[in-house]
Amino acid sequence: MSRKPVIGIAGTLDTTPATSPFSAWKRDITNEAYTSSLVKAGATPILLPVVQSEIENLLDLCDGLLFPGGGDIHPCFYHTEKHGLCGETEERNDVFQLELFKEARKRNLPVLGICRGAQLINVALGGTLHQDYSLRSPTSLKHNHYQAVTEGFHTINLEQDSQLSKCFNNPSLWVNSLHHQQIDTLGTGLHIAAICEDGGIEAIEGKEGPYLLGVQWHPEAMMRSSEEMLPLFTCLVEKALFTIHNKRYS
Ligand SMILES: [Mn+2]
Repeated sequence: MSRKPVIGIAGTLDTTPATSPFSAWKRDITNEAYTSSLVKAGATPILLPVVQSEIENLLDLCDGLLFPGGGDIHPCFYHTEKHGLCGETEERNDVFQLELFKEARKRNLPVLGICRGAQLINVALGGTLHQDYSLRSPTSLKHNHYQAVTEGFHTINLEQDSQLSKCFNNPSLWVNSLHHQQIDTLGTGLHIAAICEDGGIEAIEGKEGPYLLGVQWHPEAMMRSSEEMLPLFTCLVEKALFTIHNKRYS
């Protein structure tokens, strides 16, 4: 019998609460909204801790990868000075996740990036970011709408014939918006899969090669109120089934 695909979630080093006796040390975390969404889509999720020396061994365990939301990527990774509007950065997360992504691509693993994860895909492939969306356009729509986590806040238009539009079979979607940075120039081999009404990039995907999709919104948080975003996770899991098949017959 076929096993369930294992989806590795790229870990994030985060601060430990000051009340803990271990508050001086960071924690490897993920939000359970990611793990529960992957379980609903038929996968076994595993958290990949930020251990640089174990990237190859960690990837041996995975049939696909999810790069989650998180803090800002240090602009040095896209060769730019840090702007005053850039948020807090943790370079160990950046270094680990960028290397994890590059190694996953070499192995042809399917990848889904969410929010920071989409930005990370773009940076890993040589693209750049707006360090705050107001720097792209001062009249842009509000994107740092942190009050309504589970509900749609603005619409996006999906590119015709994109993998994303095939995934949803719909030309537009209502999405939440919990980001203050945005994709600027596209990385190599990427194209735009969705755009917001103010012109901001809301999704990117790989032109060819293994499945690669990055979305700027938070589908895992929307999964807390409806299953409208489930196709994003099931598309990843379906691609990961091919990884299992290929491992078996290679
Ligand atoms: Mn947005």
